[in-house]
Amino acid sequence: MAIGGEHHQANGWAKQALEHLARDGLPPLPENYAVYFYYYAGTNPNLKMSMDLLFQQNGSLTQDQCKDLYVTHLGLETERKVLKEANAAMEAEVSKVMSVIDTATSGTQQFGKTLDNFSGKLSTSNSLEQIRETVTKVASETRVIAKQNDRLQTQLAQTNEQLSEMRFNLDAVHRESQIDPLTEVGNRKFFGVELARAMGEATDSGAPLTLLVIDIDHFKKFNDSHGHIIGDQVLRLVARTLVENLKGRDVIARYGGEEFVILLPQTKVVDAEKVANQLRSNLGTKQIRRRSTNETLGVVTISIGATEYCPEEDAESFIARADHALYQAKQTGRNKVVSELVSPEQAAEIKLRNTPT
Ligand code: GH3
Ligand code: MG
Ligand code: MG
Repeated sequence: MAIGGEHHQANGWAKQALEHLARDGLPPLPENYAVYFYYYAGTNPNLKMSMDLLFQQNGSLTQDQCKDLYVTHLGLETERKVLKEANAAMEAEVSKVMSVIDTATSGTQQFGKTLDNFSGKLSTSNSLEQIRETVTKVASETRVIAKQNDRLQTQLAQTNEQLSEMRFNLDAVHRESQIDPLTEVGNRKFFGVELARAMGEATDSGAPLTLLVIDIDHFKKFNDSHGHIIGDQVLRLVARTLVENLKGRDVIARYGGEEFVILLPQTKVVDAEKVANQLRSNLGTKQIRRRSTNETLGVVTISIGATEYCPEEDAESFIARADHALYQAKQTGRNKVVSELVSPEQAAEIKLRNTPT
């Protein structure tokens, strides 16, 4: 749905934003579009007020001002929504203009050709000299119009190019918003999306799906003894180790501070236990070193809770069961894998809850 309701209205704002952006000489970054788009949409009174003030003072915005406005008024949270809608409206506007110009150009070219032809025929006739002159003039004027249209079309093609660049930037923003910058695996948001997809697939196909919840053992102590910088290095090492030992369709994410989650589609919990133990023993072979001094700091261990998805259960209870298994692993000595199966009572309850009445 377009912001503020009707689509053609959003397209109007997009057009105005596009023109104004060009007038102010700003590059077609998604953020810039969003700021101008919302200025015309008027849905953000504070943004509009700030911009009006700047326009009054300087006539236009600088890139820095535009960026500041974006951060202050449109911010991270609304980022994706804002950019997507601004982009869609902008694209619709441009393709509309493109098609109008297309029609106009081919129409004008055709017109020019017809007139050329006409004047060629007429030139043989002296008595029609005046008419011939008029027609020649019209034909040359038509060519001027066609040239102008050509220019317009080139401009629009450029705009189109800028838009695809913008779409690329938009995709990058989207991707970045789902990646944990420290470990470069997916973040919790990414996991949410993947979990929903995997649960749907498992429910539809009846194939097993196992979730592993992984937590570093005594990590607080490690941080306290060696410092956060080394702690961060360990987080990256753990993430890398997990990634190295997974297959293509498996999903990994950093769920929180020192906790990772892994989804293993088409994998039963007994097989997932083997994978989990492999991850654990693989990590156990990696010595942690302080890079500056090459001092050996030992190894870190992880505890893992595993559970299999019960078709049609919700994400909350699926994760809670894996968490509970992890808790058992911690309680019974750490550096181990504990799996928990859905109890028959739980399974019956889930089934009952999802049976249409
Ligand atoms: P347990 O074996 O029971 O899991 O003990 P623990 O010390 O690992 O668990 P606890 O929850 O008590 O502490 C987690 C610690 O993880 C707290 C904090 O020092 C560390 N931690 C969380 N996020 C980060 C991070 O991004 N970087 C670093 N360096 N440390 C982190
Ligand atoms: Mg923890
Ligand atoms: Mg821990």
